Amino acid sequence: MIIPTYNEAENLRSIVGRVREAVPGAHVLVADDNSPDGTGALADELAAGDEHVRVLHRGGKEGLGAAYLAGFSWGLDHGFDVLVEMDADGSHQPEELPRLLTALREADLVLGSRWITGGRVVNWPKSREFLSRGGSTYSRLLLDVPLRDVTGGFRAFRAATLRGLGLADVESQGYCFQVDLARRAVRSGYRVVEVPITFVERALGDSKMSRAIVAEALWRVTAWGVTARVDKLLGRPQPPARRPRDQKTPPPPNPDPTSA
Ligand SMILES: Nc1nc2c(ncn2[C@@H]2O[C@H](COP(=O)(O)OP(=O)(O)OP(=O)(O)O)[C@@H](O)[C@H]2O)c(=O)[nH]1
Ligand SMILES: [Mg+2]
Repeated sequence: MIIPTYNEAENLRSIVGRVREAVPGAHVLVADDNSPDGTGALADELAAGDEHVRVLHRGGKEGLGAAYLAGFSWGLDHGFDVLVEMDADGSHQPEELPRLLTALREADLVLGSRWITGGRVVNWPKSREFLSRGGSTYSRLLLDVPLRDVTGGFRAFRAATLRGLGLADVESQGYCFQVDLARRAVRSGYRVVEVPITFVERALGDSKMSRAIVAEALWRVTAWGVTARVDKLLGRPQPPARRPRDQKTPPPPNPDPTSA
């Protein structure tokens, strides 16, 4: 479980405790960008009392994408079969994790989804819902990804999936990091499955959402979509699917989700 943090001191203890309770076998990696509010020190304190909790201290705020890439790299290097993305602010409920992990038995990537039947958001202003739904719809149509929640950040990956996504050239930093990974997974022929979740707006701490993050998502998604269409028009070869859909898939690497 990789939990990126920037100024989440008010939320971290609770979220780590809930994860440990919901999936006792899981290991937690807190990826902190030197939060000025002392989140890193609190994470160290939690790690000192629990060998299932580790901390990745990073130099400074570099965005969600960079923190996840560092976390993935750490997790893959340490031999984990399943790697999960989750926010620290309580929006992603650890109690829903077992459902995501169960779905991963028949998938290569599982997305916690707010915008499929059964999914919902709690305490979000209409403006925020409009932005999120709009971002997913725009990405789905422009990038040809058959997914309803493309920007969400509650996801379970098989290690093999992450290894196949070509993470070395990911440049996205904010929300579009999630769009980028989803698009790469679909393009590479992985089985991407959406599972409904209830997303709860943060009660404590400040959002890191900014105009710059929305602008980055808009221009990158537009650029990916336009480039793909121009390439198609000019008959340029599309990026090869690493594992075509018709190929038989290997058995799940982690039949016991609690050992993730
Ligand atoms: N390490 C690291 N974590 C970050 C950074 N930016 C955001 N995060 C974390 O990523 C998660 C998602 O960020 P949020 O601020 O909750 O973004 P959001 O969910 O879109 O915004 P809200 O709905 O207002 O909470 C949280 O756990 C943040 O602490 C960053 O630059 N570095
Ligand atoms: Mg949040």
